Amino acid sequence: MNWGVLDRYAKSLIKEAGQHIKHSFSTEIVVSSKSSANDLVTNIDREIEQFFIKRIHRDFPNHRIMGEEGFGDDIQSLDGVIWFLDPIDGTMNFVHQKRNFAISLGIYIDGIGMLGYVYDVMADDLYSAMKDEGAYLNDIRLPKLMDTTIEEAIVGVNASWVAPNRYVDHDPIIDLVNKCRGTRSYGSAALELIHVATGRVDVYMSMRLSPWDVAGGMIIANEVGAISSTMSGQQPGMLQSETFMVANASVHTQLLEEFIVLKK
Ligand code: 2AM
Ligand code: CA
Repeated sequence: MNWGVLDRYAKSLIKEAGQHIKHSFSTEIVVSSKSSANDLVTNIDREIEQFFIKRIHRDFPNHRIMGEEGFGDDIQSLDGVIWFLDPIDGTMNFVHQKRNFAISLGIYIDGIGMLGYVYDVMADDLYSAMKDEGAYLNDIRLPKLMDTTIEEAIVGVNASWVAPNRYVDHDPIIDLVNKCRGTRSYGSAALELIHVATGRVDVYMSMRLSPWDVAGGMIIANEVGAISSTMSGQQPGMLQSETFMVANASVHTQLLEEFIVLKK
């Protein structure tokens, strides 16, 4: 596989998809819900996923695609080349704010992340990385992260996890909120991974994310020295929804040991 060629191909596909999304604002966007009333999807999410899949299947017939909206392949193993695609990550932001959403894409071979992309469409900021070759914002290389401490950290956490919930004990999360410098929540897992990779935020955690939410951002975060894992400290499995944490390497272990108590 020539990863440089694939990188250029993926970037141009992403930019083209971004143009479609921008144009969609001058058309009628049809919003419906999926697993719950607050789990939104639009005709644009579906159209953009189909746009990617058609092109990838035409140009790389041996590659498989796992897409959020279900138009891709039925992926049961990580063998071969797999594209993990979220056509619009942060659909609620897309619908309500028309900003703060991203195209999220990760290309893996035999389970190893090779190419990662998060495209903030409205800002025209394309974050990308190739394994072992560093991470970039457009053409500018992202520096490695500097060490930090919990007391100086900004923690990306949704208020749902500070309230009683079925995934984690919320009392240790309250301790974390009190101990850290501040908290933020942006509503797009892919962009929150980018905020960690750029040092704007030092930690991001969520109790339920899917492979397409994190596949691209993890490769980018890894290239600047951030660590991604499940809340149990394992490598994300990439075949189902799981807990997730990405953090500056200097606080990752401490976060898991002191502040995360998973419910059985
Ligand atoms: P989405 O916008 O593509 O649905 C919101 O906090 C973040 O979590 C978004 O990245 C959102 O992705 C993701 N998310 C929301 N509901 C989810 C669910 N049921 N499973 C997995 N990820 C979800
Ligand atoms: Ca989505």
